Amino acid sequence: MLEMEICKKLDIEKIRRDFPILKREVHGKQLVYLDNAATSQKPESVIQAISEYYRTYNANTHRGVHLLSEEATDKYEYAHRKVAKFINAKSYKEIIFVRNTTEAINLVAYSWGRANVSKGDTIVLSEMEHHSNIVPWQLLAKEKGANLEYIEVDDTGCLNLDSLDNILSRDVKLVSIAHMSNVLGTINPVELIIEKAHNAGALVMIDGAQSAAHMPIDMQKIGCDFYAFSGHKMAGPTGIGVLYGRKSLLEQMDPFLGGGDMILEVKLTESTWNDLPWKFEAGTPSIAQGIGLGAAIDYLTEIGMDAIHEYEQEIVSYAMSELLNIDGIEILGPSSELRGGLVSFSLKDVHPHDIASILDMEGVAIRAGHHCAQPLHDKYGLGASARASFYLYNTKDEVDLLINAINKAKGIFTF
Ligand code: C6P
Repeated sequence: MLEMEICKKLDIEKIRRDFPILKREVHGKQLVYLDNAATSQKPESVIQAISEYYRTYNANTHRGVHLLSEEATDKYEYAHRKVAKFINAKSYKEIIFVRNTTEAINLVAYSWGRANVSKGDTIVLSEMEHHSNIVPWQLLAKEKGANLEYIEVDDTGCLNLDSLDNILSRDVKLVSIAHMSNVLGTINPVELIIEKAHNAGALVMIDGAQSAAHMPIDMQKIGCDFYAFSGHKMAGPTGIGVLYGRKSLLEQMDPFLGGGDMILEVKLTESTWNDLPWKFEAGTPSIAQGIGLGAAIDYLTEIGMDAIHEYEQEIVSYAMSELLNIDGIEILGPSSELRGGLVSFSLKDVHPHDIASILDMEGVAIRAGHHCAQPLHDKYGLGASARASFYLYNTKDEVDLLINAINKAKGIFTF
């Protein structure tokens, strides 16, 4: 019944027709694309928006006094407003277009971190972070003589918030945490973490690479200071990502990169900065990609983020129960109600890369490896895991194909 209700909310057959790549065959088999946490597929409307830009109004933004440049500027700027509305930011001035989540985190580590983190200060991360939310802070900590502390992940794949309470008693400047883990699928209680961190006088950055595409996100409700996500994981193009920052903080921060477009005035000895968000968008921006992201947001909004989240939880819950019927499967992370639409697993006696290779021959695309979360895999004593990650166009039939392919891999590698 629930499945029918959700399917009614999401017309999956229609949605699938919107994504041209889903008609593709791989090794003579129908493509089953279950690597959405790495990057999602793109609907026709996004492909068309990009193509329309290049075909009909390709020009640089904020520069030319001619119609094409005005059109490109309007559409590119309007995409910032669409993002602001999508995540309920107070203003488009709080929306900075960057290349991806990685660049957004590096921007904060560089511009905010260099000015605000000193010797002996502490930056708090967690054991489930992606390398993009570890390495920029390691670089900053090394430069400044600051300390990194990690919130533990418990046996169920959730954050141990008791360890956060202990850590917050020190001189913490920033807590930077994934909204959703790209390995465990865990959706972290970010509002609670933010409340605790703010009470301790620390700022909070949220890595939303795996969440913004899959659930409703509300900056004013969450109350974080910075939030980062990537366009390519949310039906948009590569080369475009978003840093949300609280306006008062962004105003105080120095630019990340210097060059054209980010300045108000340049003299031989010094310069002044443009208004937000352009102060942080140096050089010719990713114009087509920004416009493409705007189209992706229109597409997702039309379908509804609540419905997408609900549907993915249904799919992941089904996938987990089917996976657990396979002898020798171990699932990483918490039960389905505490996670988003992905599941990582290991299969006794079969290397994750071998699973992924056999699945590929069956047309099923999953990811195998440490998923850029090596410390988490080290904690579990695993070199790698296999991961199936879902999006709004995946179906339970595709989960069945995944399960059949895993059984086939098991048959080949175990005797
Ligand atoms: N995770 C995955 O397959 P970029 O590459 O900058 O768009 O996103 C980085 C990133 C940051 N945080 C989290 C939680 C992520 O999952 C990712 C990207 C992909 O899991 C590629 S490694």
